[in-house]
Amino acid sequence: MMIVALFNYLLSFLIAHWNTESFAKDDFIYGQFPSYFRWGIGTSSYQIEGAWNLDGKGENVWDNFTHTSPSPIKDSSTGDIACDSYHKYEEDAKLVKSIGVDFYRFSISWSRILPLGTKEKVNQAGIDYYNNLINSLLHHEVSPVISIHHWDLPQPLQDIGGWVNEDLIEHFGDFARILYQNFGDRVKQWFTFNEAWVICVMGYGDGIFAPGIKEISETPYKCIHTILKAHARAYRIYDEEFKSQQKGQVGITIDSGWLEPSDPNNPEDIEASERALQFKFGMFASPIVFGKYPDIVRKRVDERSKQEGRSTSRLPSFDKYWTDYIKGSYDIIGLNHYSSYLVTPASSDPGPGWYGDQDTATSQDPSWPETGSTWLRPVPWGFRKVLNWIKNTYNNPPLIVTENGYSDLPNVVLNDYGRIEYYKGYINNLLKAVIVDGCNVRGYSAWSLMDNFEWASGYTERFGLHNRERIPKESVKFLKNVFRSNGFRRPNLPWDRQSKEQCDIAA
Ligand code: GBH
Repeated sequence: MMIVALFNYLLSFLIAHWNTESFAKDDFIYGQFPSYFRWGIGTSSYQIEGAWNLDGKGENVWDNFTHTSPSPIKDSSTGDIACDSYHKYEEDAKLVKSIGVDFYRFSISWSRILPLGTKEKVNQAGIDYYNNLINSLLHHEVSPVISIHHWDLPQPLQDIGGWVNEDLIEHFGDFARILYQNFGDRVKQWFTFNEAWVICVMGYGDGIFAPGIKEISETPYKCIHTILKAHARAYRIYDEEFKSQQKGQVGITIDSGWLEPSDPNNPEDIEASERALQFKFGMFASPIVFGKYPDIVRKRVDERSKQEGRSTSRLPSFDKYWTDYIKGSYDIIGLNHYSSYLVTPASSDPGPGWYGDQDTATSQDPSWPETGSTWLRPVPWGFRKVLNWIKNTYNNPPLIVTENGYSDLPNVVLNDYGRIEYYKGYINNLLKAVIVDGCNVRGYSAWSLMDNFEWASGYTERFGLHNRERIPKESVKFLKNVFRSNGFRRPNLPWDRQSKEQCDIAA
């Protein structure tokens, strides 16, 4: 036993160093991803489809939100037309193909399939649309990967309370079942929710995203609680009714930046960073992996609720049934990651709610480069750190990076060199995480196929590899090369050591 373990250890050490020699945190390394690794590109229904009221589609919360006046959207725009992908899905499939990816991650507009949100009325034109899209992708040998829900809840379900109403658990389950029934013969990878944190905190707490509710103290926790149950419901339905036939996987996409201690030698900052990660990623990962909210979240919200004179905690609990039902409800976890933040304990308490309960303050280092989004600064090494934190905290679960991307500075059109720099640094750190650190990452999906409706920012922030006219930006060539090489291939002549500049070109 000992000898085998020792041998394995030496072998893994050798493999790691064979590929990488030794390098500093910001160094570029050569190397390829394992042969099972899969590359993709993503979009979401409301952000690209348009056709908001055509062919029987019902209204959803983003239709409703963008149509309120005064407009809550930065440029007063809407997704009424967006990239018109409802009519241009064949062009989309061709673009996806042209990048040379293995998969396309897109989401399903719930109200296009179920105009009222419930299973009583199925819109055949909606089923047809996604069948056509899936078949075009398969024609180009691209696998469809589906997000079941990316924020566009049918308005009739919002009218009964949205994600604070536990009836939505069954409605979501019904919706998921209809998708498995109609598309599951060809779709093998499902993600139930995209970034439920955004729905619940920004939609039901800050109110800057649909449905625009500003109730920070308790409502986001209720929303998270319902969504976790709905996620598990959709997971179990697949597991019990479809998996043995369709042989696919179901997961959930969770978003998190890397939350670095402001002063990495200060124990208070280290603790604050861990708290912030637990309140963000742990809020979703801990229930599905361990069957409960993170201990630190439980403790803090319970204590503060008591201090506020409440008889029950603002953070709900799962009973025995739901604990067992949620625990283990994933085949794979999706991670959306864009940037990093510096964390320190808060200097003042903003009061009850997701922000105040964690006692943290976040900021970004002004020396990190700017992008077209105030919240996004490239910090490539942070990607490797968050991947390692997930590995260590959840026993190295199978992971897919479902989103990672960069928004252009305002003056940039097609010469998006900042994006190339971003992807080079981030994918290189992903490579380190996989081949040096042993993080169990199975695939990576860039965000996004094209510039699209960027939620409350309208069309003012652009994450696309193509613009909205579907013209490729420079970064397409770069990513295509990385995807085709399955990483960063060492230049042909092994004795020809490369300078930094040559690395840039080779990559
Ligand atoms: C993802 O969210 C989404 O899944 C995707 O739809 C979106 O297009 C993409 O990111 C790019 O943004 O304006 O300061 O209030 C990423 C997480 C959460 C990051 C909301 C931006 C707004 C910060 N996003 N956040 S702020």
